[in-house]
Amino acid sequence: SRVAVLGAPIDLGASVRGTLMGPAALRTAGLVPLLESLGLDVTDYGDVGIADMTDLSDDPPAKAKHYRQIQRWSRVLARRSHELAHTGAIPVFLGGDHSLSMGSVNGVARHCRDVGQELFVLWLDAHADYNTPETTITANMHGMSAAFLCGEPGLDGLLGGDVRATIPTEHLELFGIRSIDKAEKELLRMRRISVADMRAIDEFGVGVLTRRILDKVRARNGVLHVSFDVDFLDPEVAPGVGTTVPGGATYREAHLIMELLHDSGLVRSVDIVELNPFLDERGKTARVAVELIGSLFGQQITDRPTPTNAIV
Ligand code: DIR
Ligand code: MN
Ligand code: MN
Ligand code: MN
Repeated sequence: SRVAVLGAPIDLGASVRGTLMGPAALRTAGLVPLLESLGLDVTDYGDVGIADMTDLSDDPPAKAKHYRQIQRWSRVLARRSHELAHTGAIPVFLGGDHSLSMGSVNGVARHCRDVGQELFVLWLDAHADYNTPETTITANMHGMSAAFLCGEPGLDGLLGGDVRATIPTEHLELFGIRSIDKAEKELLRMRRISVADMRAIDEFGVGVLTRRILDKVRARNGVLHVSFDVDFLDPEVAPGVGTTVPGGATYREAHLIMELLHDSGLVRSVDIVELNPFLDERGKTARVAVELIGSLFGQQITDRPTPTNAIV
């Protein structure tokens, strides 16, 4: 199959600068040759730039830092993402902070709407990213992307009404979570969002919880977008992020998730976000992220000719 790589060097959605170097670090760590070695037809479209836009006349929300710049990124990304999804390739978006998903996932969601397919989003993250300009403490927009995608109010002018394709709250799967703000937690509960927090992972293991999500997607004939925030991983494994939270996924837990996702054949698009090469230890985190993307696209320890979806 075909893979379309697109870099989004954006860092204004986060509190710490430096994720704009993420796409370069992921490429330096060998992302494209690895995908090619797995037999995929890869096109690297380079990095997105922000075009000049004249139609941005909405009032910026009071609590959303760098709203205007992120709005420009979101609009460009939503359009590029929709185009790429439309070609039938699997778009892989290289971040950049997590605010880029407001654009990338919207483009994919719009394409799924076009073709009548149900899109589910697996959000691998230490954080829930379910704040709104109303609930946020930091005003950082990377903490609002999942909420925006589910149609929560407060950023309604971001993309312009015609192109905003929201996903139903029951199609969002938060996974690996271990840091939620108070008002954010309340909102998650009100919306009945599915949250596999680290406690659930400790109790049931990533295998069971991942298969549960895959079964749900399969039962609805749906497809999956994987939004992989590198801070999902434990800081020991992935020190190159601005907002590390202890107690994250281990190296093997993360690989098993990616391996199961690959075997499912359900993944149609991917974000890799929040990698901050400025904080990394000699490319360690970039390499781990690339290895995980390898597993997501079929790299295996031993050859498994028949993916074992059905076996629990
Ligand atoms: C915090 C931290 N919940 C916020 N969020 C994220 O700023 O809204 N950090 N995403 O990476
Ligand atoms: Mn995130
Ligand atoms: Mn389309
Ligand atoms: Mn995070």
